[in-house]
Amino acid sequence: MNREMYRDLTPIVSHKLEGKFRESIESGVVCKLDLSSVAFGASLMVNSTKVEERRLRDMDGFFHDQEAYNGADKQELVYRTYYFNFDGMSCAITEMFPGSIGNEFYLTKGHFHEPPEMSEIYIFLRGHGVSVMQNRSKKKPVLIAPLMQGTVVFSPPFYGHRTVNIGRDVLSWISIFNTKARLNYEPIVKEGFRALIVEKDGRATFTMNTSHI
Ligand code: S6P
Ligand code: ZN
Repeated sequence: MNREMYRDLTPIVSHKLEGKFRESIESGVVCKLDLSSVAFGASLMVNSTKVEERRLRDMDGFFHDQEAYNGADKQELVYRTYYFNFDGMSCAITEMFPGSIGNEFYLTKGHFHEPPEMSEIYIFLRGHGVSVMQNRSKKKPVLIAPLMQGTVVFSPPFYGHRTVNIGRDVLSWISIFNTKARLNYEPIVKEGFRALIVEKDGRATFTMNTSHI
């Protein structure tokens, strides 16, 4: 087990969540790059094929605490994604702002790919977060990986993925996937994710989603 993978996150996560991180590191879906000498160009963003913004008003039904959601300012920007479509491969850069709805940290909607066997690679550029990945088959355990600068996450075939910002700053990442992959949000709208990333006693932790079908 490589403790370096979540050392930066240790002060802000619970022991319970650290246990989950250990499992995802051991299963090989996550590794770490040294990005300290890499400069990412803003010019890439200017040349994007499409920019998609998600404000709270676009995320009805995605947070666990509907009452807290109803009371929140719907204009609030949660994240913004710049998409780049190349021949065969696509990539996207997402910037996600810090915040929470009730005790649940800001999150991406999350989706499965269609066809479902199309996997994805994520490279984290800055911030502190958690990746939640779940297989279509409910028998496989949910994967919960630690995210910080230099983390590389492999979201395996048949896994839906969601990213959560547990830090106080912007969390940003690049994702690389097959251009033909369609993003399917329907199972998430219907069933949600099996694990929720929430704040408890000043730290991020996870709790199983009792309303997951
Ligand atoms: C696409 C990839 C990311 C997400 C982005 C926004 O396959 O997983 O680029 O599109 O992080 O998340 P979401 O769940 O709103 O599409
Ligand atoms: Zn995806």
